[in-house]
Amino acid sequence: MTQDDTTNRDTQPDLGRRKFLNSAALVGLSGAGLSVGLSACNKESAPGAKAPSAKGEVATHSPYEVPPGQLDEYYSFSSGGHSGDVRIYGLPSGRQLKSIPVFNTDNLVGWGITNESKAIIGTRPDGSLKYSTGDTHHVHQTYTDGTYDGKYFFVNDKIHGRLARVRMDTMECDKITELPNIQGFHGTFTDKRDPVDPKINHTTRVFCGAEFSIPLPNDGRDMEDGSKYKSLFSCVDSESMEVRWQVLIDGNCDLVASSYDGKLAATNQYNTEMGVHYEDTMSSEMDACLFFNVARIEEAVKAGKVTTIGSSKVPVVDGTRASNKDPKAALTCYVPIPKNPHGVNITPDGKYYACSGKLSPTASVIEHALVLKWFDGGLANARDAVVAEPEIGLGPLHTGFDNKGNAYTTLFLDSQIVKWNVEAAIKAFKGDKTAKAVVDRIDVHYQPGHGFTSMGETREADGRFFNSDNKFSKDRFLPVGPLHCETAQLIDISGDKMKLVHDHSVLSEPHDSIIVRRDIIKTRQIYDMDEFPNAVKDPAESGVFRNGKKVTVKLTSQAPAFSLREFKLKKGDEVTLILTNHDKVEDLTHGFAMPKYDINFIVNPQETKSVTFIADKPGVYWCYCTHFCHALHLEMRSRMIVEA
Ligand code: RUQ
Ligand code: CUA
Ligand code: CA
Repeated sequence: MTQDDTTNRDTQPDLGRRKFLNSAALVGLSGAGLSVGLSACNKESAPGAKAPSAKGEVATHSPYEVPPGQLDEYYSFSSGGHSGDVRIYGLPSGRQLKSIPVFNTDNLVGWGITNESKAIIGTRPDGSLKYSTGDTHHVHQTYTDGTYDGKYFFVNDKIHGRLARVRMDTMECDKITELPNIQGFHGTFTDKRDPVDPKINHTTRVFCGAEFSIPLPNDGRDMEDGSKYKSLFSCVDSESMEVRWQVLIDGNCDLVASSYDGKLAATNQYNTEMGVHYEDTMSSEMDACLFFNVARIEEAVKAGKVTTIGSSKVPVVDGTRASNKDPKAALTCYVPIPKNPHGVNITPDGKYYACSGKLSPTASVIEHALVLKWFDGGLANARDAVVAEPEIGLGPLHTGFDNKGNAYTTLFLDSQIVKWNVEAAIKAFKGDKTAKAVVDRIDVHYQPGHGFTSMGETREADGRFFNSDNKFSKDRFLPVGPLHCETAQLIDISGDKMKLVHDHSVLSEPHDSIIVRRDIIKTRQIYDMDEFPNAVKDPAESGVFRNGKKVTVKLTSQAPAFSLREFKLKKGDEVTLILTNHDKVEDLTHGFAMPKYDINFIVNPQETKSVTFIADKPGVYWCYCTHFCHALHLEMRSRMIVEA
């Protein structure tokens, strides 16, 4: 292993590796490690052999295959749904690279077990987790100039109404905020361009929609009066992770989109009826896409035209229909669209929002400039902001875009992806009989929910791939019992016709992803010990430090040993154990498992973690390294002795 303390990866990592392997082969280096590496890379290229012929490459690999030893071109960040985590895949291979625990607890990392992770998730007065479940739906990154900057991504928890931030240099969650007075936090989107603070240099607003309406405050009042149920649209500050403001609205929020100029945020509403029972939510032919005028909302907040709800201090402005009849002063604009829409996505040129009908076979195209015109008083009827409404198929849900003006919408009921051209749809809507919106269709297997294109939520949409996350896999994989895995299907959208590339399995149950070019992601390979205020910086500091019943155990790890061969505690001690990993080698992680004390976590190179427990069971406990780190990994242990 080589030491690698780089904070930035080469943007073309596999080129660097290939160069290394090729030059190594040229100088005829051998040795077990190297020849294993080479033979894994390509069977034909044993050490000393010439590079494989182009013919051989074509024979073995499809243009989409990522051969052994090569790296993917894209990252896909995918919500795990009710598993509460976020997964990272490589595309086009579909290889799963990581699960990032967020709202769940995780044994491997120790998420929900270590003191540091518990502080992020939040605890009850007795030290137990406030929540140990979560339901992640939508993942969106911070933007600079309308494209991803690789700094943070955000993901929502629908169950408990929380927003989590994940820093993308370590791919770890560092903050979680619970939104007040909401339920069913579903859609979320980062602003793509807000007034840039030079110190922060990326978008600072995260918009959050509440899908379920509840009595406000929800403290036992108005429970039988559906007309009193309300929903809130919230804005969270991406740096402080505090809720900046909320907007009281009629109806509900579902998905959320943000504009490229920072002026509007949008949410589709399927329950403008404000129905409490599901048949009520379908009683009207029209629902709405609701637009928020961000600048006016923030002016109203500044001017103190706000209320608060219950014990929350978050300023709430009034975005209800009754209070926003005058477009020139309105904070919100309700654009009527057909029925129980799902999904709202903006085109990469920032001009149009596509909002699917779900119970109508249409997608509604809403022009950004016309919504702004409505807010200026120049458009009599908000419905006139709809510039196209093509019939695209049954059960349309989510839409992704390429860089050529085409939209790709998942059709849940038809089990298809439909490709349609936005400008053609607009022409057809204006009455041009020669204009045909729908360009192509492809079957997917089965019932697609989300679909998203490579870089498609940015100005840099590249029109390479569309990924269909299907809700049913049925017969596509080996059966594994009543719970099936889900299918993701990768589709090449670079040509006129969509081409299915492959299926890859995904563990239940992803909701949404973003596909990000790999050069945008700059991860660190090791931590900085100084970032951890409780780090045990010198192995010589190791030991048991007693303050009455409160005991601190300081410990370090360096392969293949912990700094303490043993440590002694007394029954009833309240112990905080701090472990700092002193290894500096990339990928050299140690684990720490404590039998019968239900403690298990890892420490990555130069990282510090701590756990707190009561030493209530006398005896000998071999605390051992769980993460294979060294030839003597199995020998890497420390003996915890708890005296009666
Ligand atoms: S929603 S299948 Cu949670 Cu993203 Cu549309
Ligand atoms: Cu340390 Cu295994
Ligand atoms: Ca409805």
